Amino acid sequence: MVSDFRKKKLLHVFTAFFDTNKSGSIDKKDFELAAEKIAKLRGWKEGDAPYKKVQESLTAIWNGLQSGADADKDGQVSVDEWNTMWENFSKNPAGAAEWQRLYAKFIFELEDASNDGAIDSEEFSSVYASLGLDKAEAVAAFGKMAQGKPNITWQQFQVLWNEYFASEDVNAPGNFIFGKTNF
Ligand SMILES: [Ca+2]
Ligand SMILES: [Ca+2]
Repeated sequence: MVSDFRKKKLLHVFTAFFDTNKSGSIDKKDFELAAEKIAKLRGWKEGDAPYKKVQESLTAIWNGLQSGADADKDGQVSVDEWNTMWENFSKNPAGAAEWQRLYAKFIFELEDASNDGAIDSEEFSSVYASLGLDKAEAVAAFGKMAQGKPNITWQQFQVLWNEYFASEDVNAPGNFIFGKTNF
């Protein structure tokens, strides 16, 4: 059973990060739209190498998500299918699916605009604002997550990531990794 607290966390990622076109389910079109939003944020044009790389990563993430979560094989990942998949993840975060690792790395690299191996508040909040989240809330979320540190390394990010999906602790710093300050 997924607790209400964890369901709220999962629904935030479902709605704000995956169901890009807000249709109520996740499918391939959401990833195409996400790639367009990212390209707009970074100023890339169709055919630019980094744009192609983002499209390839998102295609791989969608293929992995669909094969792992789309239980009824209708080409859509529903909220129920999403929750079941993350419930399985939470039982063994170390055994995460390849696409889940890829998505964590994708988000980290997307946020690390300066490419110095760490993300700061501005990098974190500007990516989330481009995806439609409230920028001021994302800045506050970074502060709660980083607990006084100016930036978060990839090593730290992975620990926070697992907390987000698996932890029942309402005070876990990882709860703020997707830019929301309360659930
Ligand atoms: Ca959708
Ligand atoms: Ca489905």
